[in-house]
Amino acid sequence: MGFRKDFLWGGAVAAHQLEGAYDRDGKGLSIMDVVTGGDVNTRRRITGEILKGENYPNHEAIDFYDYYKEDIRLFAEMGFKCFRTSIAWTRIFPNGDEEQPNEAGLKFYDDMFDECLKYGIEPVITLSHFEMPLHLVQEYGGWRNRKLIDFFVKFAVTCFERYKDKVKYWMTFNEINNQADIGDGFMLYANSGIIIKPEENAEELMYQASHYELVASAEAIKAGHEINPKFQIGCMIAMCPIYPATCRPEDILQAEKAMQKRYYYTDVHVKGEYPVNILKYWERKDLKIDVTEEDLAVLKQGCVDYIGFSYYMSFCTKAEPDNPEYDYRGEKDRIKNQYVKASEWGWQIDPIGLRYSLNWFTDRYKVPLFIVENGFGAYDTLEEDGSIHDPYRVEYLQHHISEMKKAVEEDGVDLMGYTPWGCIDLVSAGTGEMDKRYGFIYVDKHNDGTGDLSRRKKDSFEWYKEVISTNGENI
Ligand code: BGP
Repeated sequence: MGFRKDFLWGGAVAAHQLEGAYDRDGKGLSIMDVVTGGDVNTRRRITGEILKGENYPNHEAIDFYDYYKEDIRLFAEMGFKCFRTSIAWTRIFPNGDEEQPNEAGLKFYDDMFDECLKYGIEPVITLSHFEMPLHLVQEYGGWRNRKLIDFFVKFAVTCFERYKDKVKYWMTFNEINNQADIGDGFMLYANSGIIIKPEENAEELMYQASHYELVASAEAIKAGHEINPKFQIGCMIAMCPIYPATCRPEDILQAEKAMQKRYYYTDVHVKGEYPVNILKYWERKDLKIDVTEEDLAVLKQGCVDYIGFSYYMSFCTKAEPDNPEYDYRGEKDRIKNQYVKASEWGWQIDPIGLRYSLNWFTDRYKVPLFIVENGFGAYDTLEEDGSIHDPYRVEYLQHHISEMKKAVEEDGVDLMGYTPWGCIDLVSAGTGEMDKRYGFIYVDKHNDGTGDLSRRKKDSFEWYKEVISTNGENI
């Protein structure tokens, strides 16, 4: 009973949110290097270039580039079995379209993976985590362009070949489905490097970019399995189950339709084909998506080994009488769920939703699952004596781990591991803030860029260490 013996306890981060060193050792500019910081009420702003006097939080971030040995030592002290991060595409191919990779960038990850392996920590690697080369956006229009498939596959194959004996667990695109919520377009930029022009059909562009990414993912997976048959290559889905607000049949149907729009990606990744409802939707809406016969064959040949997913919250929706033909566009369709609380950023806290999600994936796909992000963004207070008391974070994680345990023990879910997000404080992807913190390790760095970058253990550090050492028995 309980979690697998080889359960992958660890933590998750992404290169652009913690490495800093944005222009060192030949690194090119990524799309996040030209996005400003924000604050609680403003999202990050895309400037497209580096403007004087602006604050670009990930240029330094928490300088993991220089601190990685110290940080990995702390992860090892917590007992991590794995560490999820991404490879910054722009360290390997600074512009994205070069013939030859950048050796200094490759070497950084070689050294960092060696440091993990020294402690028996398995690297779990995302190839694309909101950080594609800016040049591919300026020169090719980002993922609206089919040429990106070849550039991505070349990057993936370069990484697979170089690290084939160091990295076993991979994921292709982080939260690939987040862009389905077009909203203000920020996720479409983060995932696909696309800034929508007023005259463009955002939905058509989103489906097109997503399709090219799905084909690129499948091609990379196929190549990866040939390079090392032991590779475990997964997708990465942002899972926020969408509940109907009431049992009114219209609301139930609307929630189902919203789920179809947001999670068709999982069907393509796992089954290698589009669900009929999406194909029908394109036809009805007259969306012209470039999908070839070869693409469809590739999708079938590059299915994932597992589903990696993030889980932070659940959503809720209800039918709009004036809009019976439900057109799921994200934020504006979400309503507050009166049965759950929310974080200071309005993220609805719903541990049972995690068990629901684990069941939902298992019932549909029957492949192993890996929770590669989960966590509680909060303001922390550094006390006079240097301690940080974060019972709210422990409470959030306790409740989620407890539901995850029920999913394994009572529902039979095959769960590979759990890597809470931002195991060390880092730059928020959504707001660009430093003070929206997730870590077990506090980093002295603030929204305005001040701080001496020193690291301190929070109370949650010891708690998580105990969770890992008892394989989830003591939570
Ligand atoms: C996910 C992303 C991460 C991460 C996390 C927390 O969507 O994969 O990169 O940052 O959410 O979000 P935020 O940083 O906005 O609090």
